[in-house]
Amino acid sequence: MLDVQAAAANPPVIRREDYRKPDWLMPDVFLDFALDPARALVTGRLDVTRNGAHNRPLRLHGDGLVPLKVLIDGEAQADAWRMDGPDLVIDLPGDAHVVETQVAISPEANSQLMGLYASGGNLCSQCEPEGFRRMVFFLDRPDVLSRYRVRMDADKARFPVLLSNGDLTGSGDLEHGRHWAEWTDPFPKPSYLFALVAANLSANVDHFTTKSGREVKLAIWVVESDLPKTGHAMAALKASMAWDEKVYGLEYDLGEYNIVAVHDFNFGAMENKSLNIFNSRYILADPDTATDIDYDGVSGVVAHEYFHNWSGNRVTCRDWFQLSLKEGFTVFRDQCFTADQGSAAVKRIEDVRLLRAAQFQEDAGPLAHPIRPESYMEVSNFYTATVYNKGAEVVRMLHTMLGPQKFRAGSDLYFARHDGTAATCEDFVVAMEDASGVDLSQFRLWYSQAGTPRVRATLSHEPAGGRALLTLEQTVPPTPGQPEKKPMPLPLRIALFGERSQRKFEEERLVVLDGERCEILFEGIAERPVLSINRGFSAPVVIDSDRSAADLAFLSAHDDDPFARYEAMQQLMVDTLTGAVATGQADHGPVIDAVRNTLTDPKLDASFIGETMLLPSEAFIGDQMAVVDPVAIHKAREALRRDLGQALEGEWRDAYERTRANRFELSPQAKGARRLRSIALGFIMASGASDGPEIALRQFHDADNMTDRQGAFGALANSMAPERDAAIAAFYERFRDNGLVLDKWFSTQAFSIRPDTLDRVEELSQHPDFTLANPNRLRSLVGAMSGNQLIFHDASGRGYRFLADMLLKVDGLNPQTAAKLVPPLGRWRRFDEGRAGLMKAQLQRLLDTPGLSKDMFEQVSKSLG
Ligand code: 0A1
Ligand code: ZN
Repeated sequence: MLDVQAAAANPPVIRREDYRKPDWLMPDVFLDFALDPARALVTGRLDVTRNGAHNRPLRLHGDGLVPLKVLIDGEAQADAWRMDGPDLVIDLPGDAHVVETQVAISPEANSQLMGLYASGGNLCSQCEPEGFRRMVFFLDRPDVLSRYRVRMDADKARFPVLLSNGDLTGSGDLEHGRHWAEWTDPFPKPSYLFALVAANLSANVDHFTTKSGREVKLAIWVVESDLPKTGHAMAALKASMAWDEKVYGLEYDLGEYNIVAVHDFNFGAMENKSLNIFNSRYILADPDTATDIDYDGVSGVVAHEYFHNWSGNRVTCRDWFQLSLKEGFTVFRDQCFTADQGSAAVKRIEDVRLLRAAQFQEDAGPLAHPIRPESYMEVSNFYTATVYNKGAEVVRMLHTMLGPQKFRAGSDLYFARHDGTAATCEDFVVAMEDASGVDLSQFRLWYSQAGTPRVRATLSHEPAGGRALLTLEQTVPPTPGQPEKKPMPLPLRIALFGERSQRKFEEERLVVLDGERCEILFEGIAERPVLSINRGFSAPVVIDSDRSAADLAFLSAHDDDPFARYEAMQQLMVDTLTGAVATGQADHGPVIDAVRNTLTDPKLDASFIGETMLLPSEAFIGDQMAVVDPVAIHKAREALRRDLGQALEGEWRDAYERTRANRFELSPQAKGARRLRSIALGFIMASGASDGPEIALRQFHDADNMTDRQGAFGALANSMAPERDAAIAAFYERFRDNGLVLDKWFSTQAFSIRPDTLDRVEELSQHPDFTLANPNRLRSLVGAMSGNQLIFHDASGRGYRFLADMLLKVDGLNPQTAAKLVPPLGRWRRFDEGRAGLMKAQLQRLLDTPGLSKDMFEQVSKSLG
């Protein structure tokens, strides 16, 4: 049996360079599941063939499995097989055999939510990355593709719905109230894309006709009372199917597409072939319970999983080091889809904000890794912002540098060449290169080098000759294991604006900075130019420039690239805040003027205004500083909020009134108005106006949708006014039976900036509705608290201790989810000695705990560094 403790103390390191093609292939498999929540019997019958000339045995992966039966070509040959740790090793004489094994597993005892598990009384599977081996002995690696026939039987009353991948090829009733179903998937796939569901659920059924005329039945399975909340997901699914046909020429390839929503899920959703399984938070939405952000989450994730049908399933990954091949590309695809459905500018701003919050921090810390990592202990730890979001930026840069036509030619070639196979990142780059004729040798550094490049931009102007000279210099910072870096190709969209004329000189240029330094000459620049650089965030880099507050205010008002306008305002705010923290002095005047300008600009839509008014987060401000001082940052930011609130009180009240809606709509305009309204409310509260809490409580009670309610609830949760307690009680009473909304109740309180937040968080961890077993609930309290800079970094170290206490408890239940919560402790190098010592002490405490999972061991040991 697997010795968990010994394995965890020294988990082996898996290296990309050690990849070897599989010794055995498995073209056809038959699986039989005799289902029961307490004890399911799983039989696998595998047609295996030797791959190449060798005499190595067949090694089937297992994880905690005990073989009840092993048959080779129908016979028990006890001396032909043995257990080697968790794996089953079989000596096979010939080149083709049929191997049959049987094991018993207990879905209801599976708290890791990997493999076959129970959620809300239903049974479902999660196999990516290595969950399949918790159900049956198998070649559980993504480069072994098989055709699956799957039979299952279960109690009919308890589990009326039986689903797997592909098409239903048989079903019927059995004795003792049981029934069976058989599913056959004609597309060869790796084990991580397998799925099985046995459930008591109802479906929202719809149809889609593909461009070549294929009729597809679409079904979203949820508990019956949730059916009214599935409309948005269904609309998103149909829109995604049409978009992939139009933009990539890619069609759906089966007669059915099923989506099942479950409440207990480690990640967002899973793209299993024709049977997606979703965290219910990315399916269920109605105005009363979902915010606009939740609605966007639903459509984005539905699209993401759908797009995987080609970028991930039809062409899959050779090994887990290639994860960004499917994830980076698919995130890029879902980002473009969302941009096309609504406001492209707002979508870009939101994506960049997320990249900076999650990925830039990762790239700057002890867990930094390239989008194609070189090694891992536990691959689950590499479902990161780097692999996903930086991976998407890398694909986006290819799109920018090649242009849409050549990029499309590259993706066509990639899908045509690699359909039905397991590919590598290199294959993707080669396809782009071959189709475009563009040499991408240096571009490959984006796959191998970690760290966020920095670009110093200096602009000089020579009025007499009408010339401007832009000097660009890049550096790529050292990261763990990569002390020296080569310069990367950075596509930078650049424009110059005349300060006096307020006009753009010539057309925007795309400059690819591919060395350490370059100079760009602009001619015909008669007046003082202002630099607009990295427009649209064309490269995922940090720009250092010496643009003055006046230049940034100018760009925030006059740049014709909406992202650049947003960026200029952010930079102005960041400069003001970091200056205030460093000197203790603040001049808020330029920010106030710039905000007034934007807020009252009749040409701008509300959603863009709302994005621009958001102050940079405390974490982001901290990222700009040598040593993070969370208290000083908080004070500086709150002072700016207060001054903005007071100086523009009339404008905020006006915006608040102007955005009042008569009835709920989901149009971009209506969403923008709601967004601006809650932001305005926040500033009215921050101004200290005596009627602030009252306005918020009124909005909270009168709201006919969750966005407005949550906006008011968030504002009240930060306040010391008695209205806060009333809102907390009312919210709980109304939504105590809705798990997804209750998550908001927990997280909003854990995000509060009130000084008693840690007490409240500790109290909430004892609340009867709090549970460590449900990942959403865990993240809503523990994840939220550790993202609350002021509270988590309380100088006493209480926040750190609370997180470590929770991690120790969760690790025994669900190591994958526990390990994801470690990174905030790993940021200790960025803090003062006192805090750093307290953070390290908690990491050390975790590391010293006997029986730590390998998931946690990897994250904690690397974080201690
Ligand atoms: N491939 C999925 C993400 C995912 C990864 C691992 C999981 O295991 C619990 C679940 C989902 C996606 O990109 O959506
Ligand atoms: Zn994905």
